Amino acid sequence: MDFKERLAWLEREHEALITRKNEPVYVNGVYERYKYPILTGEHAPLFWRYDLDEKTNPFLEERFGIHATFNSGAIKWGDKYVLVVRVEAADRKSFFAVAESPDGVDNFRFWDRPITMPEYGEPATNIYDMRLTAHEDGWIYGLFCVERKDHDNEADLSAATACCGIARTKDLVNWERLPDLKSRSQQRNVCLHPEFVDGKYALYTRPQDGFIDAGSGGGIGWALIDDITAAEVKEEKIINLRHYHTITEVKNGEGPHPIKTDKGWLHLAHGVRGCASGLRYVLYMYMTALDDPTRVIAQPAGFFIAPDGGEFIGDVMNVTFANGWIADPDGKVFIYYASSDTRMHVATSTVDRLVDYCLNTEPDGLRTGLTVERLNRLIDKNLNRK
Ligand code: BGC
Ligand code: BMA
Repeated sequence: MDFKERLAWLEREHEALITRKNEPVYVNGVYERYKYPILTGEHAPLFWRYDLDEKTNPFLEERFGIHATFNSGAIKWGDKYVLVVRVEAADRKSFFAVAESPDGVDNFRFWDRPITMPEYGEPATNIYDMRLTAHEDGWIYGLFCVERKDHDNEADLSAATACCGIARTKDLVNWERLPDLKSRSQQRNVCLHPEFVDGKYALYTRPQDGFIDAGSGGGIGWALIDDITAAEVKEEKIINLRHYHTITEVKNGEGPHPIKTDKGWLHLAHGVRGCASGLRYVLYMYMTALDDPTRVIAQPAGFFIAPDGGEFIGDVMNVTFANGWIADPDGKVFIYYASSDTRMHVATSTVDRLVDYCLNTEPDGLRTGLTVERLNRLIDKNLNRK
C-alpha cells in the first residue's frame, strides 16, 4: 500500500472503531456492562499519533504512541457526556484530554487538543485521575494527583511524592490552576463534594503514610476547607474504614463525588487488596446520610465491579478503577470505569437500582461464619416463598 492508500485505510479503521455500536450485557440486575470498551489508545485521533505529511513521514510511521486511556473524570456538559480522560503516552507520562459522546455509551471522540494544565510549583512529573465537580460556587473543579520525584530520596528512582492538584474551569479548555492541597500526609484520590458544608468546601481525602502505602490507619477521609484558593487540610476524619480480610485491606479511596438521592448520598469507591499476583483493585459502593455526608448508612458486602474477562489484562493487571460517573435528571446512571490501567468502559444503571443495591444488600460481617449466616437468610427466604 502506498502512503495515500494506507492513510485512507487508517482513517476508515479509526472511524469504524469510534462509531462501532456497543451492546449491553446483562450482569446482575444492578447494572449492565457493555461488550466493548468505550475508549482505548486506538481512539486517539490519528493526527495525535502520525505525522500526516508524506514528505516528512514517507513510511507513515507512528510518531507519538498513545498507550492507554483510563481513569476518567466525568461530567454532563450541555447534552453531551464528557470524560476528562487520563491519557498515557508510550513514555509513561499521563495527561488529560476531553472526550465526548452524544449518549454516554457510544461514539466517544476526543476533542482536538489535550488539556494544557498550568503548573503549580515544581513542574509535575505526572498528573492523573481527575475527579470533576460542578460545585455550587459556579466553577467546575478538577482535582487530580500530582506526582513528583521525592528529592529526599534521590538515589531511589521510584521514590516519589503524591499530592492533590486543584484546577478550575468554566469551559473544560482553559484551566485556572490553584495551589496544590496542603496536607500533613501524601494524598492521592482527593475529590471535592459538590455542595458547601457549614459554608465550607468539603473534600474526600485519602491520607497515606508513603507514596504507595496507605499505612495502618487510613481510609477515606473528610476535611473542610476554608479557602479553596489556598486549600489546606487542617482536620481530617476517616469516614470509611478499611478492614482485615476484605476488599479494602490494603487501601481504599473515593471515586467521583457522591450522587445525591432522596435516600442519601451514593458513593462509589475503590478497594485494594494484596495477593500473590500483586494488588487487586475493585470498586465498591456505600451510602451516607443526606443531612451528613460523613455518616455511613449502608455498605453492601464485597465488590460492586471487579475485573471480568479481558478486563483483567492490561498494563497493570487485575485493576478496575473509577473516578467518574454521570447521573442524568431521569435517574439513569453512567458509571465510567477503567480496566487494568489500559482502557475505559461504561456500566449503566439507575439511581433507584443503585439505592436498592446499597440498602438491600447486607454488609460484610467480617468473618466467614457471618457470611454463611447471611447466605442462609437468603436461601431460607427463597425456599420458603410461596
Ligand atoms: C502511577 C499510578 C499509581 C501509583 C501508585 C503512579 O506512578 O502512575 O497509576 O496509582 O503510581 O502505584
Ligand atoms: C493507583 C491509582 C490509579 C491506578 C491504580 C492501579 O493507586 O491512583 O491511578 O489505576 O493505582 O495502578
